[in-house]
Amino acid sequence: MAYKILILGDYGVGKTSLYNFYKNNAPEAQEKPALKLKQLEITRRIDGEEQVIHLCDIPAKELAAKNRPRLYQDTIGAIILFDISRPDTFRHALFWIEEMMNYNGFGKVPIALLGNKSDIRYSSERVLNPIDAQQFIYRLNRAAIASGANIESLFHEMSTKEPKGLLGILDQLIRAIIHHNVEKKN
Ligand SMILES: Nc1nc2c(ncn2[C@@H]2O[C@H](COP(=O)(O)OP(=O)(O)OP(=O)(O)O)[C@@H](O)[C@H]2O)c(=O)[nH]1
Ligand SMILES: [Mg+2]
Repeated sequence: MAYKILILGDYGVGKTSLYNFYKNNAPEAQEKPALKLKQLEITRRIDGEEQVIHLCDIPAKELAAKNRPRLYQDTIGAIILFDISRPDTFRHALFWIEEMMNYNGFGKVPIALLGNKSDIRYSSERVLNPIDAQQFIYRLNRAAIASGANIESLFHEMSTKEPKGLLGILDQLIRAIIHHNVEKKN
């Protein structure tokens, strides 16, 4: 079974740019669009085992509130993007996380919170302090531990224009999804 991973975030934060990075750089990535979704099938070898994921990018026009609950269904992990030069997109990322977990059918799932556009950190007037995002993920992970769930979310700053470590980030998220699922089955 493939793991469904959604890329979510506000308008213009770089969701499609990230999707295209994986399309062009993940070995043997195959585009298999589903209804209203751009979908990429990616196979990664994690700790010696092949894992198949379906990475989904939603065209902005499909993100209307009435469509979202259905699009979230079966999402077992998510990449939540914000734009570090638009701090409101970070605050809104918290909304995306909550909404996705309300409708995915699984409840709390691991997320990779990514602050995109790090290449313009020094040329932008207002940028988000990464400590805010780090603290958010720290608190999320603490709350998961306190509730007995084995969920380890992550935060990174990155850039689709100067991509570094993006396959590693994907593998980290897949690993977190596997650990979470293994625990649920036991
Ligand atoms: N400087 C910079 N620009 C970026 C980066 N990633 C994306 N962009 C630019 O940001 C704009 C929006 O990127 P998209 O990938 O279309 O964003 P999106 O989240 O898919 O947007 P919607 O589908 O409209 O919600 C484009 O002009 C990109 O070239 C980045 O890492 N650095
Ligand atoms: Mg897009």
